Amino acid sequence: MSAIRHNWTKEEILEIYNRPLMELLYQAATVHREYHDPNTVQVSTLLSIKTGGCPEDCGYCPQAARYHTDIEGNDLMTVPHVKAQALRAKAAGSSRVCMGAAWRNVKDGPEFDQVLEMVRTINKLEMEVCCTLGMLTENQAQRLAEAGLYAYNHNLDTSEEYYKEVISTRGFEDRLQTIDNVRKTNVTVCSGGIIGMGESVEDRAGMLVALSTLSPQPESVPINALVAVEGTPMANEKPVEIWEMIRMVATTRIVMPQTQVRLSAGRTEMSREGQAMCFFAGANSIFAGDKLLTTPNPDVSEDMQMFKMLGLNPQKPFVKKAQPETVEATESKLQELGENPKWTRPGHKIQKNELAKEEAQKTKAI
Ligand code: SAM
Ligand code: DTB
Ligand code: SF4
Repeated sequence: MSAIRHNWTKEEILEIYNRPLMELLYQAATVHREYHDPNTVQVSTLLSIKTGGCPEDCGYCPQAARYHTDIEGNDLMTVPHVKAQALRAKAAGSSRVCMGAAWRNVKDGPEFDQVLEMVRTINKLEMEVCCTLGMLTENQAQRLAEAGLYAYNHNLDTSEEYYKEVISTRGFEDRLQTIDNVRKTNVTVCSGGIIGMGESVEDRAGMLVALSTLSPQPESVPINALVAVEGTPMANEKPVEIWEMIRMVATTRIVMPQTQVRLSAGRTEMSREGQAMCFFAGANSIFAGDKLLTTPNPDVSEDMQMFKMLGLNPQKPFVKKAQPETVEATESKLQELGENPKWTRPGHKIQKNELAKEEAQKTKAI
């Protein structure tokens, strides 16, 4: 069995990424079979529980308030609404619900308490619950764990070097700190990134160094192709070629053999043949449902047809790790600490982000 290594170098990863494609595919598929059933794919459903109006300046994101995009913002969803959506996702064959909030970081108070109640509610439906809520303290991670959270998604997005070209309102080290806070609990870590933001192949390798040298490595790694949304600083980035996606998935599989590699945003632009090659290269998870957070995703029925055609089966919940217990709010042994951590705010100027912000201000003035 290939060993799990935590000392991958950028040079080694680049060498893997750039191998002749047939060699790369063969090796990735071999590693995949050592650690996973190649005919099983985990299915997650995304649910945007709080949409838009985010104070951050992430250059790829349609939910950043400072850019002018067409998305409809929403306040935090109610618990019954979330429960109804989770039941729909379960009926459609998903084993996991991933709830996303357009927040910079979690703040203690009634809204976080409401999220904790959503976690309890979905865990009781025998589904894996994932949240992606921005930066998190250790106490907040523990409270999510106590409510029954299965996974926390917090993407590194790109290499540490390129991160500075994408976001100025927080630092790469904050992301690592949040992942570390989650690691102190029983909650699994989901962390990956985006390709197609104008980064170099070296940056892609750099991101994989940062993820694979975490110990333990993340239990799941989403690989997103940028969804270039009108009004964001990255609106004009050229689409990711399927070959780049296949190489990225295969390399991720080789350097992180045990992780679930998720074929994430960008599937609407991929053919079935392209997706099949990604599954062959080691992808064993997808986001299903006709919407990601704010942008389109393939229809559930199309995905089910694809699964049938390829002989793929959806993974049952809790096969990789046992279901966490849910402690009711009234029985909780943890208190909110009301901390206000000093997350980094580098504040350097990113020209593309500044231009998109100016354009948005002009549009709003009209
Ligand atoms: N606000 C939280 C945060 O940033 O951690 C959670 C939600 S945020 C939308 C979750 C992830 O979605 C981001 O880290 C990014 O990787 C991905 N994402 C956002 N916009 C995207 C886009 N246009 N294309 C591809 N992935 C995107
Ligand atoms: C992840 O890596 N991709 C998902 C999930 N984690 C939260 C989000 C993709 C968002 C794509 C753009 C949108 O729909 O707003
Ligand atoms: Fe906000 Fe997250 Fe979007 Fe960044 S990626 S603007 S933090 S919702």
